[in-house]
Amino acid sequence: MAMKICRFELGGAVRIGLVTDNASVLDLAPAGITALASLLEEADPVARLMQTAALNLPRIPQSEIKLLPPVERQEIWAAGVTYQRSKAARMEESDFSASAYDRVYVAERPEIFFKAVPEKVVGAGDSVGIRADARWSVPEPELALVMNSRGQIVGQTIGNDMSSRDIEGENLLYLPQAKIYDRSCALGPWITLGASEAQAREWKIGIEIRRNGESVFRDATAVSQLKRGFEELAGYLFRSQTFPHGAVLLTGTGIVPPDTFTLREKDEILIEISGIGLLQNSVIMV
Ligand code: DO4
Ligand code: MG
Repeated sequence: MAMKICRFELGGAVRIGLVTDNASVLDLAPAGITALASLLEEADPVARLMQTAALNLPRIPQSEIKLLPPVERQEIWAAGVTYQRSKAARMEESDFSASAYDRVYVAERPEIFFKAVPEKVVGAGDSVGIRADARWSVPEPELALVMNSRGQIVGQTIGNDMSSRDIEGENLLYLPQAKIYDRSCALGPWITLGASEAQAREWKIGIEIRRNGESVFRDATAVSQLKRGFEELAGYLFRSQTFPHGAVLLTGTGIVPPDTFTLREKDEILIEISGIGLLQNSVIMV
């Protein structure tokens, strides 16, 4: 059975919540669940949550809380060129680096890059950033795997791997600047626990970008189009590397807006993954 857990702020305190419907969350603090990482380290977090849900916990309307990104001290990493669409778009945007994308798509070792420390991540309802020195900025709607310190995939959330395509396209060595800056990653609105890879591969990923209230871009893909397996990606991330607090791994984008499109300040980005929920963010210049 799948369960959804969130981090939220209430009266200045950070809490962990169980999302039972679209209107409210159960505050898990009275049941002793006060940190995501320690819950995700448990042998069976879903069983623990099912026992906890039977208790008489405070139910708080979502309108009274501020959702926070579902990360504490986890590092955020991202896989790239894992969908055909991403490979094609990147080969077009670059000249001398085109073969790197072509090769990594079929190589045994996937592309995995460092994406963000938690301080650079925003949650649902907050603003993602576009770089002031970029001309061509896009969102990348991605399924994100949530792992504990043992490298076990314990849940999934929605990720937005914000990218500056002109900087990335100019030279592959500029990738960290195209990908890592203030507010360059959004995660949320919460984590779905207890869904198998087979179930998650049934999910659809949709995105809509609104400008002045009008839809200016809309597209969708399916997790089934992801070329790499979840365990394959997580396994590479944890090779020769430890994550004492766990880690989050975005799995790559299967949606790329047309080359004429760039984000602008005040745009609204809505990313929906069917088994998780809706991640909505506005855009500001950073
Ligand atoms: O290699 C560049 C980044 C690829 C990426 O972020 C993606 O495919 O999602
Ligand atoms: Mg990406």
